[in-house]
Amino acid sequence: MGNTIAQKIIRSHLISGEMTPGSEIALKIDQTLTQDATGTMAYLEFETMGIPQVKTEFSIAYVDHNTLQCGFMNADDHQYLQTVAAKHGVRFSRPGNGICHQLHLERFGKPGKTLIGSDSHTPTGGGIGMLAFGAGGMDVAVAMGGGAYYINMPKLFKVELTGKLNPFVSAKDAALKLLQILSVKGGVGAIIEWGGPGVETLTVPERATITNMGAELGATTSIFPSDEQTRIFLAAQGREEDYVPLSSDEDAEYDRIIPINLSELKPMIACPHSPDNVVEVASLKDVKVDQVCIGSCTNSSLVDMLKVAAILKGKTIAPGVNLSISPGSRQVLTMLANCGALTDILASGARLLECACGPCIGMGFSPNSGGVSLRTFNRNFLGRSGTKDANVYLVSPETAAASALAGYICDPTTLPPIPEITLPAHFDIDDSSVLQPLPPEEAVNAEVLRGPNIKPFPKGKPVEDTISAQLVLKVGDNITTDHIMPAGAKVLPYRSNIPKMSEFCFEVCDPEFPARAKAAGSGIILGGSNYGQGSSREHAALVPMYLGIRAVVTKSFARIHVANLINAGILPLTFQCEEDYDRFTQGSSLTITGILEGMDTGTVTLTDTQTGAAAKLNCVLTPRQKAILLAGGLLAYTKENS
Ligand code: MIC
Ligand code: SF4
Repeated sequence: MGNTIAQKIIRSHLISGEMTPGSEIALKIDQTLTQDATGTMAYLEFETMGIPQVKTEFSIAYVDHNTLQCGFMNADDHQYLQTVAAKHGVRFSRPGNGICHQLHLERFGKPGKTLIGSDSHTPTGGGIGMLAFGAGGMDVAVAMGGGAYYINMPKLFKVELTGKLNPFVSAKDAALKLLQILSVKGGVGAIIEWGGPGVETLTVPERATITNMGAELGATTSIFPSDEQTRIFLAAQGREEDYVPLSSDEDAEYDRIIPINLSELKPMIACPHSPDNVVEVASLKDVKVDQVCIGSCTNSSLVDMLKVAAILKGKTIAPGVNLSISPGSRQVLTMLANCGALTDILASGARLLECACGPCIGMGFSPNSGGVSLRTFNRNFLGRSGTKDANVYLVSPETAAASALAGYICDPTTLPPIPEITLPAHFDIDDSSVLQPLPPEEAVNAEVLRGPNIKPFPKGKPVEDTISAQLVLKVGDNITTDHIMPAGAKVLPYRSNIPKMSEFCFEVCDPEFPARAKAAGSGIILGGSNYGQGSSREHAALVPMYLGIRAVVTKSFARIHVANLINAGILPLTFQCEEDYDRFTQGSSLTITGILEGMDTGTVTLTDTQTGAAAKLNCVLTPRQKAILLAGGLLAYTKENS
């Protein structure tokens, strides 16, 4: 039997484990990336390992999530990141240079290599044929130190593409179509490979839009072949030498094959408040729009922006609409400016924002109360925009631009034709905003600057045989890490300050939670299915750990979050019988018993000490995860074992 693309890259990077689905494998990691909002923790963790220089082929720290600098906190974080990167052999991309995933694709991603990043959209790199994973900061810290990255060997799904996109239908619509088919849980435990004859019609940035949104499927990662399109893109970025061809074997086998015919695809839209709540744009054509935001790591490439400019050219946006544009990188912005397209965008009445995540993570441009916001982004979770009662829809750049002009949700295929827009033969290249680290001999004595916003991270406690604690919070299905630890302009400045951040934990669901958890001293959280989906932010584990949470019991977990819980020393457990979820009420006193034995047998018992209600829980851990929990978290474990 032949191999799939992912199997080939895994085989060439396998340090230990069997490549059978579900079993733990350890992978050698070639590249790492961090962004500012998760990066400060990752480097604080890296520093505790005492390793002078990173051991990867390439590591980089991007600053893109929080660039507002309201108060000293944010500037302290940037200064820390710049100096810690310089000292340890990590490149530093200055604030304003662009969004991590867009920049990485343009300048540093390489087909056939492995990448982990402390951001859930790191799989964007699959658009250029990398095997790229989102991970918690501690996992990235360990990889920077030369350690392996552990995952369970995924199943392999293939999306078989045929046909070719029609004008005004785009890669975003293909990504939304797959979300409609599979749902936000449909990719869990799987790598999604995109193949078939339709693949060669998609450029690398289009492919990256698709792999980016694979994160919303819960997929471990997504990947495209490395082919002529990949070579053309790398050559246009002045780095054809990074090209290697990569494809699956003819007789490679997949666990599931999902056909999508690009020629039949219509413009799609994800309705509030979940990326899989997808319908055709045409079915919503009378909905009035208050705000349109174009950008984010999903749709901020040059071609995306040029299409938007061509649609807006010579027209003015509807009076009731506010339109923002955030180009994905300085390269995109410069090229838009040089060819005059930026003028067309601005003349339409759009507001130009910095090349950064911006509104996607609630850093400004929050919609009006009850407002309708159309965004070319990847997530529309409740409250993420910064306005709790806003209705956020996810669309392609073409639909966004058409709707900004109409003032209503507008199917772009009803627009008059625009000239065909293709990738440029040469991108403008200027890497001067990506700073080089210090030479190792100078780095030894270099100072890392830590302003008062940089607080040490909390230490986990070793898991013991019995946990006696209050059920401090019971929540439903599909809880995202945005629910657990919100982002936005109010909270992001404290990403390096866990005690302060803890005041906002679960704010969207229950503002009383932090005080209650603190008062209880020791707590257990009960969740539904797909608990912890979305962002990779390890704060969603570190903050509950700081608030005394010892175990999280759910119907099922999302992949990155469960790894983050274990890394933070919190025991993740699932109900053997999902109906048992209903037998426990918030506020009751619980015990979890038989943990030490259960770590081997796979079963522990949850009991309500007042009602006597009891349930069997799965405690499925690899020997390494067990050792991490017994040590009190990954950092303690790494220290013990180094
Ligand atoms: C997101 O899109 O949710 C974020 C913000 O990029 C996060 C990272 C973070 O919380 O800092 C992610 O995707 O992992
Ligand atoms: Fe930034 Fe949004 Fe992309 Fe996250 S999803 S990396 S916040 S642009």
